[in-house]
Amino acid sequence: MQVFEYPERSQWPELLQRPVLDTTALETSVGNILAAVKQDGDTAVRRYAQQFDKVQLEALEVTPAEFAKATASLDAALKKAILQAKHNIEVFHKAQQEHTKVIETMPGVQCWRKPVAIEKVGLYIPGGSAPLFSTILMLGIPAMIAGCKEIVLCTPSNAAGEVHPAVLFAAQEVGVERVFKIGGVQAIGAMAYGTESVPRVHKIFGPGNQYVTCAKQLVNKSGVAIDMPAGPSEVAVLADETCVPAFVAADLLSQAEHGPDSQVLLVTTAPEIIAEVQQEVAAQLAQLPRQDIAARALENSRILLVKDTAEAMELLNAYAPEHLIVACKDDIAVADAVVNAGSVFLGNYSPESAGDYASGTNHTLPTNGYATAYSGVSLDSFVKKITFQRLTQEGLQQIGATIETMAAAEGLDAHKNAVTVRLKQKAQS
Ligand code: HSO
Ligand code: ZN
Repeated sequence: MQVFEYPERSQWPELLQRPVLDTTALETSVGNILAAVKQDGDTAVRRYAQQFDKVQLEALEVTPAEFAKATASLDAALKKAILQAKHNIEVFHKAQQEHTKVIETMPGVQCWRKPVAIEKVGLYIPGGSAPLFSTILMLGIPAMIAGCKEIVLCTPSNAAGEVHPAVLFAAQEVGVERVFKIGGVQAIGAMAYGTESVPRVHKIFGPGNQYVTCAKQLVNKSGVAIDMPAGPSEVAVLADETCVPAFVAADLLSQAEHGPDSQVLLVTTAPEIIAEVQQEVAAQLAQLPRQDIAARALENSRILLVKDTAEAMELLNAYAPEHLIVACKDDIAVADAVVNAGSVFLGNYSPESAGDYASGTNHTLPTNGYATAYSGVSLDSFVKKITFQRLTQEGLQQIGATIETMAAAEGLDAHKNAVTVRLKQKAQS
């Protein structure tokens, strides 16, 4: 990781740049696959599974027997861990439930907002080098709590047509019954348009490679909602002289191992920790099975030495990291200064891995600077808030003149009349 000591403010934008993710070059090929799935449904899905994943799929949907086999084959300690994580994620997301409050803005004018679940949602779980079954908990649990009626999950199978047992166990425990062995762009197309086997959904969630991200953006243009613009994972660590360099190094590597395009940033006020963190990074990296991936991510990564915590927070708010770890003595006070971040981890004993897996918070978070304006996935992501109102005759009398005056001023007489006809009726009766 390259070190920058006391950079000038004018250098910040360049130092805080992310690896560029430009999906426009992919749009034609991704668009063609989506169009084929829209037109030929399951036939196209099977064709692409053969072409890209080298798998000849018979039934696309996972059967009850396959779920049972997965449960039987999965290690007991892993099952227990998944259930513990599920419990915590459930507790945290259930506490996000809102109760409808009826508000009387004027006598006889009542307004309220009711959360109503999105009826049909689709979850995408990538396969590849590390099947992220933890993401099923992060998406499936809030979907169930919200009360989504139809929850569909797509994930690629291996060449033998099998889905990873931990994926099936997590889906089953969360209550996601419809799992399809479909990966990549064709999965996004199947959920967006529907096929003979896969139901069409209203919103698609989940991470994916640049092809999947591009497919989500394209179907979003044609009216299917998506969770958020997704980019490579990132973490920023703010550390002072009270940090433990071995912990800081471990946290940086935990995000670096996600992918070669991941980015990690260390911002510190303590020059004396830099060499130690670097030694720890080198030593721990050498032990990692995914060291090639992590080493490439470290090439995009930086260490920034700044003069004090206030400057560090200004810089970090400008970066708007997906994850921010605060390894400082006044971590709680520093937390007050956070304006832009997806999820924040405070103190020396809150590794990002806690939030990635099991503490209860969601790990689907805004990347690529979107934390300036977006929140991570939560119960709200699976819910629409519908407003209702009921005015009594007296209520309309109270507010009527206000509406009539405003409508007239906008030149919208039909709007005005909708009030006037009602007020006149009162006058006659
Ligand atoms: N850090 C990832 C989530 C994850 N980590 C899943 C491990 N498994 C999201 O940024
Ligand atoms: Zn992670």
